Amino acid sequence: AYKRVNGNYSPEGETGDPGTGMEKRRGSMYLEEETSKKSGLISCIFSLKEEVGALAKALRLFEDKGINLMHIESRPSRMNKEEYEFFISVDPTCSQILDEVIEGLRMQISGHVHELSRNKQKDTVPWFPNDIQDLDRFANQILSYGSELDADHPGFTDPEYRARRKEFADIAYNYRHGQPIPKVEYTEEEKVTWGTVFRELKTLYPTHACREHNRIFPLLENLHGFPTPPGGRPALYIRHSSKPTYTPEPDICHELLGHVPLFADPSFAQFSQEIGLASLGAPDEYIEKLATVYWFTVEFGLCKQGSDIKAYGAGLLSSFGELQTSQQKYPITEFQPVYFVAESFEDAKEKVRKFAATIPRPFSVRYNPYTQSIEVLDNP
Ligand code: NLE
Ligand code: FE
Repeated sequence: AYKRVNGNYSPEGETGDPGTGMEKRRGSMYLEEETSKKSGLISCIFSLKEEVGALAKALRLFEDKGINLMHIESRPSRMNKEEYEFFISVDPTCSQILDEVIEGLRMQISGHVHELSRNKQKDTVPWFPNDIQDLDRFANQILSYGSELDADHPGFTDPEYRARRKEFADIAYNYRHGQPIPKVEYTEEEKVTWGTVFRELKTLYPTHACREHNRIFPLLENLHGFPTPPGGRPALYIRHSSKPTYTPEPDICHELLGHVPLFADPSFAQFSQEIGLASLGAPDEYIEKLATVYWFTVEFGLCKQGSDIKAYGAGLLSSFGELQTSQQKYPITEFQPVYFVAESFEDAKEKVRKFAATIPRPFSVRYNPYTQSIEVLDNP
């Protein structure tokens, strides 16, 4: 059997899709990591709900295992106003027992835990989620939390937009698996933006989108009435009204118009899942590579179809600015500087499979859709 090691949440990370847990990770932990590397101590950050006795309970777990804390600091959590973060360091000889304490923090106290530095032993595998519920345990540490916008975002200087976006981000932040999916009512302005994006994209799809997208899109349109503005739909923010052609971050247009149709295509859905499964328990450098593969396929992929080149990447299928130029020889800046063209979905899938086979992992994984969980199979 393989040995399971908890944690290993790297605060650095690459871009990808939230659906696979490869969303850009943002950490505020760089400084601490550096410091603890130098001192040779093992450090982690855990956050606890602010209430009387919370820290004492957590510290008892360390005490029970006989772990001597070498350092502790506290600060209010930036992500959640009701939480406090504690940064602790322990002697590296405590590495094994620390796993148990971390498990205790996660399970008994439902704290979030970031591990910052630890010697990676050869026979160990980074922790990964096995069950759909497991996603709750770290989702809020890897999703770029929506209270901050990058300076190049069209809504950056619009306080009203920022507040609205935070509303959506808070809903996502507080959501836990099993709860009913929260719905929102969109404002008139938001509905207009949706309408513009929808209309423009719809005229481009017949000539620019791959045939799978063109087959499924009209079915969804009939079923769900896409043209009506997304009232009462799952809570997802929408791009800024000043720039419907293109937005740097995934919004409801991106998810519903870009991703959803193709995830209804079995071959494509398998392709995407292949990448996700390959990532489970893979070393960090492979995660990075898989995120790049995901980016240039599921997000920005082009595909040969007959004598044409068509878009299947959701980032193209949701931006009528970029979709129009993606098939030209010299795409204008700010859009992707380079695209990759697949021979076919089947071929792309085969290539990912071959690459996944080179990832060093002492087991293989399979997704069981009935239990919505990952089955780990020991290699002979
Ligand atoms: N640029 C895309 C759009 O405007 O819809 C979103 C990309 C998300 C990866
Ligand atoms: Fe996406």
